[in-house]
Amino acid sequence: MTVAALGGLVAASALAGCGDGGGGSGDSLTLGFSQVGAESGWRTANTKSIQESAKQAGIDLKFSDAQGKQENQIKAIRSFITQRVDVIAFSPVVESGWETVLKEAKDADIPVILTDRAIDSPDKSLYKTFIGSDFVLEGKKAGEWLVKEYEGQDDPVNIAELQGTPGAAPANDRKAGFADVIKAEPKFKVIASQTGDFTRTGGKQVMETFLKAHPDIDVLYAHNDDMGLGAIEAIEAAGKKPGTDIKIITVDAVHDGMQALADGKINYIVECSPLLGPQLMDLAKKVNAGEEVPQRVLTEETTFTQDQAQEALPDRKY
Ligand code: GYE
Repeated sequence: MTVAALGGLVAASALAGCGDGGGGSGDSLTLGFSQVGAESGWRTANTKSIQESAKQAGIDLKFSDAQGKQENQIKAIRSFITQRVDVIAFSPVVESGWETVLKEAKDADIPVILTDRAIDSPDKSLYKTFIGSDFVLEGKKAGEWLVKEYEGQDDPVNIAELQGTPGAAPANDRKAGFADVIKAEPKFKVIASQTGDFTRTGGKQVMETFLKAHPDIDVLYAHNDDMGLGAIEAIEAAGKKPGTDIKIITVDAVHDGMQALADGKINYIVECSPLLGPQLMDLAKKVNAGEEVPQRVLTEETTFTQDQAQEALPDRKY
């Protein structure tokens, strides 16, 4: 029997209500997940969400940490194919270069789910669905706050930008969305823009060099909280007041970022939810059962001002 035909049978039995939609390897569903690494508070919360919800859903999770390297993710996916897991999910560290390995998964009839970050391939048949945030929208929200904050002011506003990991979807998109909004007003000038690799140390080091080269930074836009938090250390060490001398906008809204926002050191945070686990497990069960799933599942998120952060902090889960 072909694997496709087998998939049909599984779907039929799931529809008839007998069986849990488990794939070729017995009753329980095996999910191979390749994580980016542990670069940020967001990532730690995301990993926890995935591990906890797999346990709750009774899914056998094979978790692999790529330590920020695409080659490690490709190796992990190949090993999931060899082990014949039922479903493969991964959070692609960068956008490009996935066609070959995803074609291998497709040829092996193992469905793939993209979580958190997208790939840039036009071939939508390489994966079943993509669950995650709209990063362009996040960048736009950051830009819109800035436009409002400086409304009615004509003086130039000098912006420094800390970009995420080069080639990563959230770095590309958060930069593009932000640029798209601020370009309407020529007073906004991005005078420095470099990667801090989504890490605290990266943010701190790059901000130190920014501050030396540009004594006149008005605003820092960091693509995530961790880089913003690292930059705050550099700003304070340079004798300036974060949140006042330099206004700071970040993305994520993890606990430490929200605390800095509540303390007045960050001015605005665009939320990006890392709690993708429950929805991912649900989608994994559905694709394993051969059910139709939407090509794109968007995460719902909001934004926070300093007052809103103070209110939200006590109930924040991550
Ligand atoms: O914003 C950042 C993390 O891909 C949405 O990756 C994720 C980003 C998140 O390192 O903190």
